[in-house]
Amino acid sequence: MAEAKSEQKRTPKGVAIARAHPGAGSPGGHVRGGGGAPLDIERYLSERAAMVERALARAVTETDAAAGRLFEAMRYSLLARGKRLRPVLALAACEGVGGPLEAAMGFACAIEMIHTYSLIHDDLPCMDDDDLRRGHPTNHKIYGEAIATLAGDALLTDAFWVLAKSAADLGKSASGNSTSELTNAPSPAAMLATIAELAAAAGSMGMVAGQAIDLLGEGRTMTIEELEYLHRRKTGALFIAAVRGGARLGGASEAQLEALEAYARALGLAFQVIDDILDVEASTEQMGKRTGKDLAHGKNTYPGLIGLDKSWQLARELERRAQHALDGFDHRAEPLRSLASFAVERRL
Ligand code: GRG
Repeated sequence: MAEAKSEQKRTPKGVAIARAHPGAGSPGGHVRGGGGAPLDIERYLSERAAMVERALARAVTETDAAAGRLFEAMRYSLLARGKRLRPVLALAACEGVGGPLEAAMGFACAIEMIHTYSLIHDDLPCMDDDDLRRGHPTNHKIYGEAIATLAGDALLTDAFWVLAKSAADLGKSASGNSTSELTNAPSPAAMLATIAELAAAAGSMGMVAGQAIDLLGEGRTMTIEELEYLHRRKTGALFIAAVRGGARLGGASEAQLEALEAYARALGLAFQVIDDILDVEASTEQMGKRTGKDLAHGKNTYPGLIGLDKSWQLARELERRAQHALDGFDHRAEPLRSLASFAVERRL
């Protein structure tokens, strides 16, 4: 898929913040940026997402013509319309602590590749059995189950290749052996810690465990605590890894990492509560994936367990917690503040 195409696609649907629920976030998605200038979050998200998409298109290319269909399948899902929330969060966290964007770009790509793998696998008939994702037929509907499974496997594995390679490239630029002007590249120790946290968040201590708990819990009503436990792993772990990783690569202190973890924990759960609400309130066309499925399949969801009104209250409380966690940060964290509002106010 051409880069220009994916940028164009983003514009019509955009990432506009609709304010259907009063009392949440800042009006019109505009917040105060550095020096008093308003930060246009819609534009910020769109520009950062386009940046990530260009880097992804460069990172995942056909390297073996004999396996051409595999690369086509990987790019089909990876470059389709997605919000790019996790990689944009990683970049915003890096900038939020004063780091250069280039320091976190490879990491941002890796996060989005892992997220895309999880979507491809989640859509398979043996999991959630979906036919629509990111506004297009799911990967296995186009490429078949075997290639779709392999496309997910390759995206997961290649994510760590992309990240490790970016570490090597950044190392070269720091030592003056490249044309890049980056002088404050992340240390090898920061890179290793980031890689370890990302692996833990994606694997059996994080997202995969969450998926297993979800599948094993089907057909039984969970308590609200069990539901939160499940989502902390299935969705939350990757959000935390994105924010902590981006910040660490940008040179964050331990205290900043702790505050940002609290931010990402609240934001990740808010994102999931809204995802459950949108499954009830939004249309398939709006979301680019089938809605109404949770209820039809008797899945454990926030609206199912506590009702829609309480779910909205919870989402807003979580947004408040996320904003509070950023109290000690300056204007450079404005994008992070706006992203927390976006996670709750989004309608896509
Ligand atoms: C199969 C290992 C494995 C894991 C699957 C995260 C996950 C676990 C499955 C995704 C399915 C799902 C509905 C998860 C809950 C919310 C969520 C993560 C939605 C998709 O993320 P968005 O809305 O999607 O950021 P886009 O397409 O915008 O990137």
